[in-house]
Amino acid sequence: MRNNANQKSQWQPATMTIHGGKQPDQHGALVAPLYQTATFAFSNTAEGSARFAGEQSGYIYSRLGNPTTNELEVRIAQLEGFPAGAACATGMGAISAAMLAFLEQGDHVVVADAIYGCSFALFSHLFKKFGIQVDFVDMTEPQNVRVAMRDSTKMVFIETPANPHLKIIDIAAVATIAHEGQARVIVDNTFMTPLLQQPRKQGADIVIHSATKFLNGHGDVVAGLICGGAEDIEMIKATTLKDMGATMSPHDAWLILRGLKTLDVRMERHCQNAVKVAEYLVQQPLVREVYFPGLPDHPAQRLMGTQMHGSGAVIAFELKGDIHHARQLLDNLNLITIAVSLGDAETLIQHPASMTHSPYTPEARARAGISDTLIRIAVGLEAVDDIIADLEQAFAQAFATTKTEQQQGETLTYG
Ligand code: LCS
Repeated sequence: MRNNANQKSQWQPATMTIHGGKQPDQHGALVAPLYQTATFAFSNTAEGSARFAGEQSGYIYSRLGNPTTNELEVRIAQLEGFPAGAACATGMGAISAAMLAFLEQGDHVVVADAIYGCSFALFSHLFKKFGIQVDFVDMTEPQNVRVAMRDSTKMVFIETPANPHLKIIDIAAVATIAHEGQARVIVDNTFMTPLLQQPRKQGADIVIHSATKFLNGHGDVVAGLICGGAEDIEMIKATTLKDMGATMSPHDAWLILRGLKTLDVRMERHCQNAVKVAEYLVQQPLVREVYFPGLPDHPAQRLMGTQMHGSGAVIAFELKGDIHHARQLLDNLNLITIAVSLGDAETLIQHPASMTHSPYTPEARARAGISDTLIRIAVGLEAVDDIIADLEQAFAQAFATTKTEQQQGETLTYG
């Protein structure tokens, strides 16, 4: 094999997305083979028992490890700058496996108040059911984390930029406070990918991804990834992953390895398209507010060039009017698809209050600022003029309908 370890450490991230973790292949296959197998044969009983006892390396059973998923684990760990990685069935599988491996009854966790809806459900319902205390705090003000910390605080969970409206958290500031209290910092880096943000540099102990999104990029897989120190990943693999079992299928790992190869060019195009869509939305009269890290007045700008190296491609915007207008706008789209998820080639649009963030209680939704007129668009890779033209015609139709209703005497309030 011509690639050696020294070369690898000097490679740029774009090169790493293609070559990271590559294993030599006996036939010289360019593309990683797919080991679509549940189990691995032992040549004799001594070999089998030695592998179970950890006295001999080698694969045993695909829930415990598989060469294809292993290649992906090494590649994502290299990209995030961590020693080790673990592949999971879904992003939620990654979050629950990474956290429950270190938590027990009576422990306390501090969580950012605006996060993906199912993460909220996990922390607010399931964790509580098992006696793990959770406080949700607005981490845009890091001092709130200090106030929430207790002697029993074992983990601090950050999502930045946050789903759905791109709140930004200063990872380094929160990590300093968490580490003073001996708590592990776990960052959900799904919206940025390691090409735009490497939370380890800001002090994260563990990074997780929904690999369903940009990392795979083609909308054909649900998967999750965890990166961390060797001991932490070993602990996760040996406990929550092995015994609760939310591990990744080798076929999904193979698809993500394929998707990752184009991550750099895809992110460039995603970000360029998103900036143009955000600029369009800012000047659209029916839009009250646009939340997008790439806009000059967004709080993300303070961390651009240090924590963040790009805007990402998720935009949230607040419509004038009410939920009826939000529905009208989405229902009038032709090219843009009404669907949850993000990071795909296709531009996807959704209504967080009734879709991704419906697991929130109405009070928690109000506290997190997820209103009925908030819309989230995950900008894809299409020609941006086509995306904007579709939005334009949908706004025009929603506006036309509004006028008709006004003529019919309905009271509509446009601020
Ligand atoms: N973390 C973030 C930031 C997410 O946005 C999601 C899913 C997850 C974790 C969970 O990943 P999964 O288990 O789905 O692979 N976010 C979704 C969204 O915004 N729309 O649909 C799913």
